[in-house]
Amino acid sequence: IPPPTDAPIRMRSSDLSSISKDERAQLLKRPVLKSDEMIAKVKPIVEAVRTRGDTALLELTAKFDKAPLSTPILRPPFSAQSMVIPDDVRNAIDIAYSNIRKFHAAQVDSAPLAIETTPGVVCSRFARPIARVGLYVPGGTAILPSTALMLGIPAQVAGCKEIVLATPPRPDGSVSPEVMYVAKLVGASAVLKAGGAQAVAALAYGTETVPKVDKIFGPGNQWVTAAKMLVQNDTDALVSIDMPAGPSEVLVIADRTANPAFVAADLLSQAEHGVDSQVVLVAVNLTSEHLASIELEVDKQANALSRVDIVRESIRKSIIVKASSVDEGVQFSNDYAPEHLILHIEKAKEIIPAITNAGSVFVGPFTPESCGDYASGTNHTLPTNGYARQFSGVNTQSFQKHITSQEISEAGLKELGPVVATLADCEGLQAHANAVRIRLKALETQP
Ligand code: HSO
Ligand code: ZN
Repeated sequence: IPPPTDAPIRMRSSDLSSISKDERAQLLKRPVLKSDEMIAKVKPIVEAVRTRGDTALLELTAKFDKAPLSTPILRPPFSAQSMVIPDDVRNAIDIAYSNIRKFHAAQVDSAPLAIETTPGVVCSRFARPIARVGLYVPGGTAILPSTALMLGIPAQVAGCKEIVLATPPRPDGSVSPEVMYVAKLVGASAVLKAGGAQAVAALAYGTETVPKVDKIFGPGNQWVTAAKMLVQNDTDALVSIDMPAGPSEVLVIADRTANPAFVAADLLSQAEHGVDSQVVLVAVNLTSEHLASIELEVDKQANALSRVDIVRESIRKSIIVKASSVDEGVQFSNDYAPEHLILHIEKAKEIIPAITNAGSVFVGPFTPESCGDYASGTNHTLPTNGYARQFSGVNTQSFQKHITSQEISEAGLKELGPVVATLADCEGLQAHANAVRIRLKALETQP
């Protein structure tokens, strides 16, 4: 973070009606992630934990987190003393838990699907929980019990057996009591006191004390992200990840009905996450006075924040894009594919059918992103970096997988068998054809 200055905290502006195609393409870009470089850096860390297990894990935790530990793992029941939090915070966590649980329990795929594709041929599909999951809850500049809720609740309602919640310990070796309380609520089977690439490696390969998991979830810094990508590609680890993660983002579409203070507050709420946070304001037909009052609010509110130094950096890299219609603004947003999209426009709900790419949408002037970050019920682990084009945010299905099955009757095989035999002949796979013909023959000779 560069040293503070007195210069106003301002975003850069562009006008969609006057920029070239290349300039527009530039606005849609995110900062380049140097993933190759990071993967090279995390490789030795991941290797150390893979080959030397707990010894390496504890060495790395002493080095990076300054926490000397005798064991990296905590198992329930967690001590009451590790979960001492103020009553109002516990209440707030309980309410958030209940809302997030309601929304995620409704997503459990519990009803098998069965379809008779041909008389006597029944195909079905049913879901099963992923048995062992690792949930990474970042430490660093903010404690994030909300992320523990967002990952732990879907794992719990999906029925995952082993839920390992990993988070970097504080220098005294403890984990924040808020995160410990959430670990208890979501039924975590272990808390791994480790962070960074070393935590990801421990989850992917397991150690003497850390259970190996099948899928690793959660946001993290570049080290965590690179380690997730590395272990995902190692067939020995046999582990998958939720999605590629990048710095968080919000895009606000505002029109002449927008409240400048609300818009500024929403932009800043994402900007305070980190210096690489991306915030975009799409201003639809705003007068220059209206836009100026938003910019004034950004500067004024930013300067009153405890994280003003972070915000100064992220706002400096952020953009205001002027659009001349809601359609043009939505088109830009769809091309950008933001993690969070706030519709601070008239009849916001009517615009939803036009939205094709976004992680999560916040509709109307009284729906701040913060509500989705913490407590309304939706998940806050969402695709960034434009990956909202092809990824969904974390949801209950992320913790389930589907198995298909089929059962064919004699009549069904008589009907379908010849089709299969013909296709097998066409591919030159005689044994496949035989598996059908041998049965059809047996059916012919049956009394
Ligand atoms: N907005 C973040 C999630 C979060 N916000 C956690 C507050 N705490 C995801 O982009
Ligand atoms: Zn947030």
